[in-house]
Amino acid sequence: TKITGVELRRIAMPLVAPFRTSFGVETSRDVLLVRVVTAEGEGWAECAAMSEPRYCSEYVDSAQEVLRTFLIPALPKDGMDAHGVGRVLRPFTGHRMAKAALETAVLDAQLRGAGESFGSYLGAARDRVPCGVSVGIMDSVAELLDAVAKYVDEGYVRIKLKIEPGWDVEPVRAVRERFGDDLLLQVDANAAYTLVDARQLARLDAFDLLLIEQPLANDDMVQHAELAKLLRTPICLDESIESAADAAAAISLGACSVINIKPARVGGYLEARRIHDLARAHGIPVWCGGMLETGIGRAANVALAALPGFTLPGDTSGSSRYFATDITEPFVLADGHLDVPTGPGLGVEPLPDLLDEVTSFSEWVAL
Ligand code: OSB
Ligand code: MG
Repeated sequence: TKITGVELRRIAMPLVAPFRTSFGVETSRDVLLVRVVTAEGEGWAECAAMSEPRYCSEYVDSAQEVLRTFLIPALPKDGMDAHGVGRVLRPFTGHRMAKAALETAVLDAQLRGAGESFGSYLGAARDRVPCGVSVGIMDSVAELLDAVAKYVDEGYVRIKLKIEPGWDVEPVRAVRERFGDDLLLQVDANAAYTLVDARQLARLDAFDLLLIEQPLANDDMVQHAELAKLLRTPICLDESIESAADAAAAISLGACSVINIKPARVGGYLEARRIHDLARAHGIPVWCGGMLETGIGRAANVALAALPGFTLPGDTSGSSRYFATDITEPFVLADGHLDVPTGPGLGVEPLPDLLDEVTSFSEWVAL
């Protein structure tokens, strides 16, 4: 795939409702889109970085800057496949979300050229995936119960509640009591606790949760292993896992018994698949996380979530959970599932008129 240049495009996507986590509130998604142009066609990807460095150290401006200044200029002029992108970017440390976006756009161009879908390329084992939804922290338990009721009515097969100190046992108990023991329920702390809070977190054991996601700080791998001994609820890591090497370390330490795989966080879909393969070999269930993506990022996530080791429902929600109008044909839940796109590459593309309407900035980086 011979690349002539890359377009970096910023779009503003208002969320249908504010999304509050232990690290901040999101009301609008500031998204960086990457469009790789080759001699034969083009490829798209969405960078998952958020507007501020809170979830992780990357943010949208940092991703755009490192892509423009270092990552795109490192691509060989005579072309490479998606595996080659990882190879040439390896000398640059960190910046995994920026790297993931570039690799994914090259992979999309490559697969479109070959007429193969992401799902087929990655090894999808089914043609649709069951969907969960991530529910933010709210001002009151009553408001939370209304939000969860709406999602359950829409067919979501699993509910994830965001928690933080002061918003944990009470909302979890209320949701469990209202929706019953059969509801698949889990929580996500986004690193808001420390090992000192172990006794409070153990109170969640009473509610038969599927898992507790990232209770402790990103770099607290050893403490997570300690915490795992004190809880009955399985620990799932999100922020702590930035590579297959991290996943291997976490598994051998006993820091987690489930892994949230977000391709952006680990540098792309190829590394995401390595983590899937590793976890599967160890009998560790994985599920596909999300970063409030538009249809571009969602398409690839849904394809990944169809791999055989993804045995838990992911945060792969329908477009309407996030946006009034998505930039692609919307992803719509049917019977609690999303279909894996079957067209070449991502199988979806931005609709030009919708894209232009939300674009705030665009630059062309020639190779
Ligand atoms: O921790 O999983 C997380 C969104 C942004 C950043 C981090 C997280 C999330 C979510 C929402 O939980 C997942 C989604 O619906 O895309
Ligand atoms: Mg998380």
